[in-house]
Amino acid sequence: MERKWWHDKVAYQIYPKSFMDSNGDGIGDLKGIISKLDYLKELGVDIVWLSPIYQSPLADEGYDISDYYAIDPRFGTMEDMEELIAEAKKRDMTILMDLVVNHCSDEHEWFRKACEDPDGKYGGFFYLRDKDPEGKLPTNWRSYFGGPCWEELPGTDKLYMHVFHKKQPDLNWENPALREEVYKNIRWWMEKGIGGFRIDAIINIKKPAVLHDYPADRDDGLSSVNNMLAEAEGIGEFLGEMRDKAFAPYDAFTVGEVFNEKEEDLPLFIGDGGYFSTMFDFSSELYGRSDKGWFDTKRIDIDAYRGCMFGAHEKIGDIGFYSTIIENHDEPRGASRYLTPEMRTEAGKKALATVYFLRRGLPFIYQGQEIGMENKEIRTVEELDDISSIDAYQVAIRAGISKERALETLTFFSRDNARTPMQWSGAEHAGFTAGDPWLLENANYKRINVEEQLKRDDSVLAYYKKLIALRKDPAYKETLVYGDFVPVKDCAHNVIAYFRKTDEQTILVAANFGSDSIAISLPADEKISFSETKTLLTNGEDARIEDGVLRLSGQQAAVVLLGR
Ligand code: TEU
Ligand code: CA
Repeated sequence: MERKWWHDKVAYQIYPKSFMDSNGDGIGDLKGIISKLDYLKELGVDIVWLSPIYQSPLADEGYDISDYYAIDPRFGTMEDMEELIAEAKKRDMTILMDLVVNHCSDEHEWFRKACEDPDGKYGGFFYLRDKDPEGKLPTNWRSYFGGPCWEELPGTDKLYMHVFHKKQPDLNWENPALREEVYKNIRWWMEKGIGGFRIDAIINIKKPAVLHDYPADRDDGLSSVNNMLAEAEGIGEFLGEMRDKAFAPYDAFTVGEVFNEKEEDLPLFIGDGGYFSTMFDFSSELYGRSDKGWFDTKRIDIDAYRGCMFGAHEKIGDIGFYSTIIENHDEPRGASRYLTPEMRTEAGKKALATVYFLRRGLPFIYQGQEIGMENKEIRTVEELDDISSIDAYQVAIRAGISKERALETLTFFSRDNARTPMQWSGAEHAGFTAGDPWLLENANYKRINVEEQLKRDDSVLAYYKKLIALRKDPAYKETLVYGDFVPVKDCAHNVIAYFRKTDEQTILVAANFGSDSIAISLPADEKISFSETKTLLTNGEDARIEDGVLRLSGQQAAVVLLGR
């Protein structure tokens, strides 16, 4: 595998609307982000991905863009953006924009012009079909956010396709003129000095050659978009062209949000010279999903998480570098998803951080993860902002689930969990805003916040700093960044353990999520000796290895350098 500048870096995702509000309007903004760059630098972050800040009606919180060349005034101005890029650069950090080009907003000029003249140039930018006199839709696909994928094109006798919300019309990638517009925009942003892009929902850009129905999978008569994705072929032509015309000339760093890829496509996506630099490993986010809806999702536990993690490494091998996460703006908080209430202590959160962070791959930290932010309790459907949560609630109710259980599902899965304001301090509204926050903060901010954790050497935040420093330590970097990922296959219940190995060095990463202490027998290897070991990092006492047996106390994680 070819080595790249970003392999030994650490990335951080900012959800701008909820990160830091500089002017008291309750909405996070670019000036707020600039004011926190030193905090991120201190933490050890190199790459900062901003969820969308382009001009947008915010129907899907910015993932519905009405002008790809403008900053939404709620987030600031283009001057603020230029300042952010420059200030990041000064600190040796780089900014990633979010590339949302499967769809735009129905308030984008292209869409307005398509409504005015569906047969003209901009009609060709979208998927338009004539309305059927009997009202039959062109396909029975169910959009990700509920309801059919087709909607009336205002003022016309046509319909347009949207696989997400109706305010997110799909762009027609079959049209070379549309593709050129996308590449032009990418180059324009690269010229501004950003480092690259996180690429949104990209697998959806390729539709099957003939659009048709699939067997209904719920009693709404509709079928999941996944069926059409499975049939669609040839996405590589678009992605290869985008790489060659837009990313490669700038050596842009790109991370794909790729679900539903075909396994044989992995080398093409992120192998040497692939379409993207890297893509997220979503195996544990996809775990337990049900066609029926969120309410039917099987919840993950530590043993299942270990299975996902080991499976992903087996799949990727030495092909490329995954990006690793435990949460993002679409997912529950990692501490709430993977840890049971008993495990959800500072020790448990540090253990979780240890095992995901030292995998082979580029670690991303989602804002607030570094202090162990948790899901919030959702008491009523009215308090929800997220459009997909509102749909998930209705789906559950229609399936005959009780209100209580439906709300409990949302408390677990709602995207709002990740979108509550960043908890900077114990001051009102968690120090996020001097006004009223657009989404209410988590009630636990007095207990969990940055200010408090900065004061303590044993905080989750302090531990993240140590983890980052360890991964960058010249003495261990070669192993922790490039070393093989060798799973300890027969891990006990609630234990995750693996080795990172090069010819010269072996490092053991192990965590016991259970509350009782445990003895882990390590597989013998002629190259390593368990007699001379050194604990590089732990959330507890130094880890003891005797006769090839590692002892960890309850909720203890340890990173141990093994002798030779
Ligand atoms: O997410 C893609 C997405 O929402 C998922 O529906 C995904 O396709 C599915 O889980 C695969 O099974 C991105 C953004 O991260 C999200 O915030 C946006 O709402 C969405 O795209 C639309 O832009
Ligand atoms: Ca603001």
